[in-house]
Amino acid sequence: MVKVKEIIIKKLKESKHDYVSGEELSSILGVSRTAVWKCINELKKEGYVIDSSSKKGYKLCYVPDIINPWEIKEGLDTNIIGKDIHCFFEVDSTNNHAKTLAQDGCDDGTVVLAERQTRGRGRLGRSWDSMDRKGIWMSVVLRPAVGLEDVQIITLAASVAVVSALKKEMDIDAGIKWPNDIILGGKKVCGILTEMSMEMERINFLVLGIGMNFSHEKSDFPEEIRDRATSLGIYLKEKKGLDISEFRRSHLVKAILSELERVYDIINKGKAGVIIEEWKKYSVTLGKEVLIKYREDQYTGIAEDIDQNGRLIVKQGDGTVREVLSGEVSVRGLLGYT
Ligand code: BTX
Repeated sequence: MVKVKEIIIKKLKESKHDYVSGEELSSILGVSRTAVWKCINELKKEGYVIDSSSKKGYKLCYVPDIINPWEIKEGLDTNIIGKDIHCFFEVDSTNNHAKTLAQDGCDDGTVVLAERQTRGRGRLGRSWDSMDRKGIWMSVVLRPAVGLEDVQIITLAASVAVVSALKKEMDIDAGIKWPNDIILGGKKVCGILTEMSMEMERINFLVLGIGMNFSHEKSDFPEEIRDRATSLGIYLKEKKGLDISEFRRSHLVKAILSELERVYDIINKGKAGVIIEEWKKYSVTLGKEVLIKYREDQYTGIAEDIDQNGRLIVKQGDGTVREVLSGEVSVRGLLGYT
């Protein structure tokens, strides 16, 4: 059924302003005209506006902001990332689904997307608010040809890919808070969760989960995160007077997948240094005062640099230099740390 709908939309798009007869569609697809009609009705329910005329056939009038494999694959210029795309209306967590696919041996670069998550996950057991049709809730399975020491670089690379896609697709200048929160106007617009499966000290696969707030209004966020969360829509309206309905989630997904492939290629070629330099360009952490919390340990300092393994280098007031690989990092002036 999915394939039939994909072919119908493709054909209607090719015909632009002309009608395509039910007879032509049924002969292309090798199904009855009733089956075509049923698919057209389903597409209408999904939000496509299709004019039906008993004499002339069908004409596509409007494509909704919908997440489905064919809208994302149309014009996608990648060889690995997004060759296989699975879209759902609802899942518990796209990372969970991607993990199952990975365990079953799916290809490198397989993508899972959902219109809503019932149990979207953040890091360290936290939850991720994943409202119906308001965001991009996506996971990508990676099988990188690198060692364990480069996992952190992949996480950093993912945030570089997201920020450069935002710039290319929507002309939005976002920043990265170490290691991989995407910040817009001082608030979190996107979070990235990297999960890993190991076998005999080797990476078996990684699941890169990306949660991007797209068209939320402020009131859409739960009260407890309202002051720290933002969406592309809120930002565009406030800063540029633009309406988010001028943009499509599927276009941004495409741009993110394309940028992911670019950074993935760099990593697989062993050029982590290139990623580090790109990451630094977008950093909203370096040069700032930071508060580090790791288990029982808590200290402040200045975030001076990141090293070749992606560790944050923090210089404390007494001159002690510490390397941070994990833990909670708050940056003064961002997300409620004053
Ligand atoms: P994190 O642990 O850095 O952020 C989680 C924290 O962020 C929460 O405790 C809450 O304070 C806040 N928060 C929750 N939801 C949102 C939101 N929508 N926008 C802004 N702030 C929020 C970051 O974890 C990693 C998130 C990854 C989410 C993706 S979505 C696709 C994939 N599937 C899945 O289950 N997780 C990933």
